[in-house]
Amino acid sequence: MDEIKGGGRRRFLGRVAASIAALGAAGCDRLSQTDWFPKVLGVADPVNHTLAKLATRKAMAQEFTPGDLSPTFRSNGTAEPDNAQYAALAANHFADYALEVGGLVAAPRRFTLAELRALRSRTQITRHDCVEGWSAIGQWTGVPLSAVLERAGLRPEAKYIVFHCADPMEGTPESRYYESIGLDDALHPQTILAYGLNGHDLPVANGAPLRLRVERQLGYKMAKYVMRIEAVESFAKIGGGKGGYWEDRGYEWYAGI
Ligand SMILES: Nc1nc2c(c(=O)[nH]1)N[C@H]1C(S)=C(S)[C@@H](COP(=O)(O)O)O[C@H]1N2
Ligand SMILES: [Mo]
Repeated sequence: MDEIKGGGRRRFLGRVAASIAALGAAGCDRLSQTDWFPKVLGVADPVNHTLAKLATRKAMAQEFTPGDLSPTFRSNGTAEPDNAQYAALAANHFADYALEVGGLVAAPRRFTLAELRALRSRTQITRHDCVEGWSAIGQWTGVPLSAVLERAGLRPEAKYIVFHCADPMEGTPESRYYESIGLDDALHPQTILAYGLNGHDLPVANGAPLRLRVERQLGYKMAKYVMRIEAVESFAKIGGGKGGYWEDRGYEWYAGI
């Protein structure tokens, strides 16, 4: 029901590639459990099965109730990207926006916002913690990153997902804000590409049209204005080589709390 039009065979190959990649992420020890490996490839939806196994490997971040929501969710860092291409997209309410998905995937492709909204969605009320010393509780709605990666099909070599943002950062080798996460966080059920905040379209100040929520990590990991995601084996040659804009300036790559 939530499938986007596209070749069934290509989609199937993508899924096989994704399930193999997921197996790689789960560890080679699992591949040697031959009773399990062929069964996974034999079930009707191997990717979902494999993703489910991976996704439950780690704990969930705490979720809250509507009564806990912060009256306003403040903006931090870039509040409006200084980028003509972005400004044109925003002026047209992001009707012409498309998320690019590429790198180590079986089927590089683009997703319009309508296509992303047609995939499965998840809504969660979580607390955002910024290292600058403030927190806010917001309700986020978006598409699980795993659903997007399933459709592109991760290749076995993929180890990280890199998020390339629209906002220029002056005087930096990478020129734009960027971030990266490992596959365990990428496939976690609470990791979503959010297009909604507190029941409304995501405001520009909070990363419209699409921003990452990776709920077990700190605020700077939650890339706003995501234009392109890239599956990579290593982020050593991206930007300053440390995996993110703030990481290139000394912050920890793994900002788990
Ligand atoms: N593209 C982009 N993403 C970003 C930032 C930024 O400046 N640009 N700031 C980060 C930091 S430090 C925080 S705390 C959160 C702030 O999200 P908010 O504006 O929704 O509060 O976004 C993160 N993601
Ligand atoms: Mo932050």
